[in-house]
Amino acid sequence: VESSIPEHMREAWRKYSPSGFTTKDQFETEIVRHIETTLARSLFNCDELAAYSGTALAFRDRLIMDWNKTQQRQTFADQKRIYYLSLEFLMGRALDNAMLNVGLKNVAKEGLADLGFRIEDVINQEHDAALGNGGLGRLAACFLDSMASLNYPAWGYGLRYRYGIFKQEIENGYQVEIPDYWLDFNPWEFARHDVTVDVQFYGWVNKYTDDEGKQIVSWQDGEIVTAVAYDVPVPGYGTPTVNNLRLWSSKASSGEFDFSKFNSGEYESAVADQQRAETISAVLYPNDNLERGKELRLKQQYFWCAASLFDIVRRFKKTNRKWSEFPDQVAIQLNDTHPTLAVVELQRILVDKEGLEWQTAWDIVTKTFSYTNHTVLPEALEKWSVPLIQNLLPRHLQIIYEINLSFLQTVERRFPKDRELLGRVSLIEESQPKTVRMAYLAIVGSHKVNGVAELHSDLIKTTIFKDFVRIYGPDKFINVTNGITPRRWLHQANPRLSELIASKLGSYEFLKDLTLLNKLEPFVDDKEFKKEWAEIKYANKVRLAQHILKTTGVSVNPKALFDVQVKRIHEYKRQQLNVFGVIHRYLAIKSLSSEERKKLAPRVTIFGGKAAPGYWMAKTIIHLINKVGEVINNDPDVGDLLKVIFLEDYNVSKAEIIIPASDISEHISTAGTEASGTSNMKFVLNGGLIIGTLDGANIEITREIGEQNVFLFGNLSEDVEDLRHNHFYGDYQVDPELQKVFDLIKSGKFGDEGSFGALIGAITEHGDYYLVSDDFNSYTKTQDLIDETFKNQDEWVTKCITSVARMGFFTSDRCINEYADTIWNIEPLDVAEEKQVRART
Ligand code: KOT
Repeated sequence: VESSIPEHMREAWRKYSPSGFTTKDQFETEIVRHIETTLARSLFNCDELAAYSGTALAFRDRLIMDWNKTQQRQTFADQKRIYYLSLEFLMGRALDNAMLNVGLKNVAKEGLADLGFRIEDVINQEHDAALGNGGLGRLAACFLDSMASLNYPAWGYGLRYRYGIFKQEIENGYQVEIPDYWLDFNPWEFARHDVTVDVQFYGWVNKYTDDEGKQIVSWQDGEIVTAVAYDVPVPGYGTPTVNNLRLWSSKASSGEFDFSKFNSGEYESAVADQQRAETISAVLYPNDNLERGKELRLKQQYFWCAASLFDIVRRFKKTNRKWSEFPDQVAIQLNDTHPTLAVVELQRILVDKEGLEWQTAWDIVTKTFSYTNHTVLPEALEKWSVPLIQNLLPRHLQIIYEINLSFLQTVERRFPKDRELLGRVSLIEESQPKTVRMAYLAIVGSHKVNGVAELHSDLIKTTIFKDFVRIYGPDKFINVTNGITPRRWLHQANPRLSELIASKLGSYEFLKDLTLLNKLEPFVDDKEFKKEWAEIKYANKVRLAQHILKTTGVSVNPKALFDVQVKRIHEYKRQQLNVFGVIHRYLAIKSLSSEERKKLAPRVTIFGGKAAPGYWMAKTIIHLINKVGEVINNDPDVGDLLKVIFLEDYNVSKAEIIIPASDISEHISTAGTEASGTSNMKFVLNGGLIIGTLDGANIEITREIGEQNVFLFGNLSEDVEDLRHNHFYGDYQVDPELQKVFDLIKSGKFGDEGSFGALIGAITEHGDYYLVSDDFNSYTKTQDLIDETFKNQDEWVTKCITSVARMGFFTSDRCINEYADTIWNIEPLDVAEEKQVRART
């Protein structure tokens, strides 16, 4: 308050407060000013990167003003806020998004043209913010977009990794990982050197009784690392709301950086201390759906949770409310179990620091938190070793034990005769060493637990969390089916399609209410509309073909069917099924006469995705795809009938090129393994069809758009267990057509590095856990059906348009409104007044 400008002087301030550009001339003034002053460049020294930087700085100025106002408005409104805790935010590029959200992309386009630049080239200069692995991190980014667009008072909290997900290069068919240092020039972040939190590690716990007979617990000594806040503005679409994403960066605390050491000449050890502190936020763990239990990962988790909780509590305390009102002001969403220590940290703050009774504090904690589960894969469920926690966070381990004790006592009272139940649901697994089951801790510490698609939410209730449904009753467990933001994934990635839709619907209102897309359905018989629709898809395919030629040297026919599978490489996602299907197709082509070949539908099969650096089987799949591509793409018998492409370094900005160009995309995980999938939604929204299993959100997509518009295949989730079991009994044999594929691979046709043996062995020798052989026949038959259907372009386009018209449900706006209503109990902030002010100026 002391730092406010005095009341009677604010007039002068307001007079000079910048109002931001709206016209082309004003934009040009801003960009030139930034290039000449902020960047110290000139007319004679302005390349595309400088043009990008200048444009970004001009738009940033605009965002900052709305951002400041949003924060003031939220503070003034004094409503409940939602805090979204995620270790991953896969934001991608910010400039294009900012231009579209502010509604000034055309102004920028013309202004840049005046200065001799093409806006696409300028946009392409930006480095992706790649602070995530895949679906989980991108979901968090879509949620931020929706929360801002819907005017929810929301904050994201994460880590400011110095290195995002690695950049992938392919060398001789193998994946090579290159570090992704992305912070050289990042105009979208603001270092808040005044917003810091000291975070403690290691040390010991001192328990004693004070003079008044009160139990005091104090966590002493250990190491201190300082968290520094970096804020990133998150603009909403068509609204003045700009929310905040706060990312923490670690540095040695000023107490820690030992000046006496430094002075006495021990430079090296002083610098080593500093580096150790900075290591915490140095790098994103590159594993998707896998947890490896490393100490540094646990340090990251606690560092981020402790800093975020301190910040949230600090903000609450400024309102001078009673602690009992904390859950009326604060909702905290746990994006998977990665932030579960936040539950323990809040309990510690309330009990040890603020002196609340255990049970009073615990009621506040459970009313505040809720937890989203994103996976049922056993290898992805976090279990932290007890000795590791004991050493790093001794007080937290005590609290976990205390939470467990009181939880198990409640369970025992409710189910007195069920001793085994206690062992099964204990937060501590009695293994060697003992481990803490983080998902169980997250459930116990939350008032709501949700899965991310209907099947997935049912599965967690009947399998991994079954006992907890008995204990808490079914209402604690709910479903919120995932969604995607139509701003980035339609309007930004596919501007021509967005424009065509707007021309039919009369406005761009569908970008704020995606259910309006259903008004497209009457146009499925409109010849001219269908023609334009097909032209746009074709243009998007030409663009992708150019990208393919430029990056791989392979020329593909844009008239061919583009078949795309882009996602993290994982055995459960079954890229191996796809590549075996490709080889099967290759064998079929080879067996035909040249006359017969003419009747075939030409196809380009496109793969993209990263393998975790330590995931050997996933890397082998990449290698096989590349080797198969080399052979097929150079076989003159095949020509345009089949091309196999592996696109390097799949990321958000490449997705924006690839997704709009797809005819068919593959979402072919073993039933029951993919919690939701979100790219399936992006592809359909862009006028592509999908081939998929009855898994994750594929099921709900099918329900919405109609069975006749989806190519479904494969076994059902309920049959998977029995099928797996059968693989070990009787005279189990792989599918005969698949066997022919294996024979060709084993013949050395695709090179004989020996490594492909393991891929085949997993299926023929080791139980085919992912049911590749069981689903193979159904898969290839469905691919044949796709070929037939694609030959009738008119019917195909009808399916595409109908599907897009029925995709309204899958906007992340619907999803965020469901979270707000059923979990967070928060309301959007009224911005009508602000909008009027903006309209007047
Ligand atoms: C698990 C551990 C570490 C890193 C990531 C994960 C993870 C990612 N768990 N689930 N996911 C994906 O989350 C997406 C968003 O809900 C889902 O669409 C997708 O099916 C999950 O695999």
